[in-house]
Amino acid sequence: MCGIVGIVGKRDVNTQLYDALTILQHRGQDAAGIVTCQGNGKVAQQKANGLVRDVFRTRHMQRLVGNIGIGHVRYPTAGSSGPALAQPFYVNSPYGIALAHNGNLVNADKLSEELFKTDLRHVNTDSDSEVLLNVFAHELQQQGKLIPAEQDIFAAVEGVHKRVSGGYAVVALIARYGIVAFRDPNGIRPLVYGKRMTDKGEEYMVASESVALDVLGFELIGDVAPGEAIYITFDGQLHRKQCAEKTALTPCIFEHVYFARPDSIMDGVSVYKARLRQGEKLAEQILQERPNHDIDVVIPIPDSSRVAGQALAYKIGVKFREGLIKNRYIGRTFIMPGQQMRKKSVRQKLNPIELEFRGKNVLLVDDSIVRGTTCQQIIQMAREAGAAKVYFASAAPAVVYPNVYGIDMPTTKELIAHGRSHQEVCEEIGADWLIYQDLEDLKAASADGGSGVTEFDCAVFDGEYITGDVDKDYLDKLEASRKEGKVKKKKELRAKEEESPIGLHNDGEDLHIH
Ligand code: PIN
Repeated sequence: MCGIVGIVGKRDVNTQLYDALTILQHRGQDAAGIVTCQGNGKVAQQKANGLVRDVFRTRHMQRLVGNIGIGHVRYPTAGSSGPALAQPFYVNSPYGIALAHNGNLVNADKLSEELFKTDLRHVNTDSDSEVLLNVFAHELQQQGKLIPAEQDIFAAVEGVHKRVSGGYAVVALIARYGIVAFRDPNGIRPLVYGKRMTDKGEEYMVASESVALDVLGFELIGDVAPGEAIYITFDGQLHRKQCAEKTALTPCIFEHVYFARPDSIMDGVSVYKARLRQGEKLAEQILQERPNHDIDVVIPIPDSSRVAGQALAYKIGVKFREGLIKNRYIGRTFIMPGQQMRKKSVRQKLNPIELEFRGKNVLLVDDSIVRGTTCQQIIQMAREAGAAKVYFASAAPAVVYPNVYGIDMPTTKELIAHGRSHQEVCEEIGADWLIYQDLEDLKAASADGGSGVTEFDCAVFDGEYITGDVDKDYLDKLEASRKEGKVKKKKELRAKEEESPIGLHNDGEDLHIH
């Protein structure tokens, strides 16, 4: 998962891109980058591993001049966290193009081969985003124009849609000329755009989530439609075109489960309201399954399940209490040379208020159960805090399949619900009762609101991959590369640990509650 942003402004956009990336930081904490461009075509870039606040210094900001720019925050995925993979990526031909991508391509291997053998282009990393950039660059080059007009840009995006398969929301900067943004024909990954009037004229912004527009004072115009491209020229002319032959709107339902910020609106759906409805649906199911339930208190696992938890509690007529307090500053721990990486411990991040647990039948609510390791520890914590019974509700159904469209998930075998029955998962996490959201209820909750969205990409729950080309072979390869990535990452950490003279700041990846 990643966050992307692009701004066409009337003055330098560097500080606004920085602010936007900070707002989108929840979408990725592994690396950040900004590329800007001036009217004379001069491109500046700064990208590195780390949080937005750590990647950009004043000296970088002073270099990042120009009225147009794009930015990216990257989510750590197993095996792909080196600084060389920080985005935006850049190619110098044609025109000089920088591109930032949120999503994952499922035919990147085939495209890489085509780029090498047919398009005579070199891709230097394992990143599918670099592949995507080169496909776009090739398609644009094919238009053969010294100065690209909007129809050339759109023709290039059409070419991309024809060749590329997967989930992709993209923002690209074309040096001298403007910014282009487009979304895959199924609208799997989110992308919105908006405008703002200034004393010097209209400014435009595209971003993964509307919250970035809100905070920067841009008015939301709407979502980039599946398959659509928008092109905003350097001087602020906005052009739009549908560039895919066949489109459908099937956004990733996981955005509504926990990725997106609740104050965002995606495809016309308020994420906050979707989560409230998720809680209500869960409540209905609880009342149906156990009309005489003995739940004394509903406690959310902060932060993502608060909204659903509150609505759930209200509907079943039970108290809602913040019984688990999260340390907001747990970013890093010290590992001394020679010391083993400490086991992921939820205890360092969450502390129970014992009074809320002691002697009570507690219903813990989380947004989802993935590996089950965190919830196992939290259930244990609730028992140690004196709970009489610990029930567990997941606002999403059981996660049983890998995600291939841009959400970093553990390998299939690591998913606790994979190959286990409901009862077995309940026993494994140590709960007295487990309730999962029903998939149809989750869809209804996330589609409601008269938005027009009726279908979603729900592959992690039902194994139906919307692009239709994800076969066993692809899934096996993905599995192998995720395993390999994990081993590589562990080795890298060990090497760093040994090298470090005074100790290593572990950026909390092992503590990331995920
Ligand atoms: C929390 C996101 N959410 C918390 C991710 C835990 C599953 N986990 C999925 C719960 S937040 S477990 O948005 O990052 O705050 O199944 O692995 O135990």
